[in-house]
Amino acid sequence: MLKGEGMGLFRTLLFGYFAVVMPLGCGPGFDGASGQDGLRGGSVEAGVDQYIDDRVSAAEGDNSDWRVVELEQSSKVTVEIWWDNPEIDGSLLIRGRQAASIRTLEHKDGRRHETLGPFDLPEGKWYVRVQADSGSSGYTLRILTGESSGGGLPDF
Ligand SMILES: [Ca+2]
Repeated sequence: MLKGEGMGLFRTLLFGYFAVVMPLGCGPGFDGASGQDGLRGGSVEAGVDQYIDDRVSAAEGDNSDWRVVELEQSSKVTVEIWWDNPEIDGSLLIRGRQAASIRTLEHKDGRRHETLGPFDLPEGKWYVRVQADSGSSGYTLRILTGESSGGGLPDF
């Protein structure tokens, strides 16, 4: 075997080691153990006006829970959350398909109950994300819809 080829192979193996093995040595990573709901495309369907119990944990790599609700008509929407651990460093977000529709609430230290909204949202799919930047907390979430905020035909 030529010396040059042996060196090249060694470099390839070394690169492979750092590319494949190293990332595994650093814990689960951001959303590394989130499950399918770690990305907006994997949002779990949620009903409106229902209480949803779940948990996010930065230390366990389950940083984000995405959910989706479908509005059949334009509605006044409020997202409510109750944190089990009010010391968590986290946030609540709602958005449509377009990034311009993003509305965020940064969790305030010590608060157990927080609300995002109300917003007048057009019909269609709306995505809600609960996120832990550091710390862990169980939570209860509710996506509340008021009456139609107009724009469509009235119900007779
Ligand atoms: Ca998750």
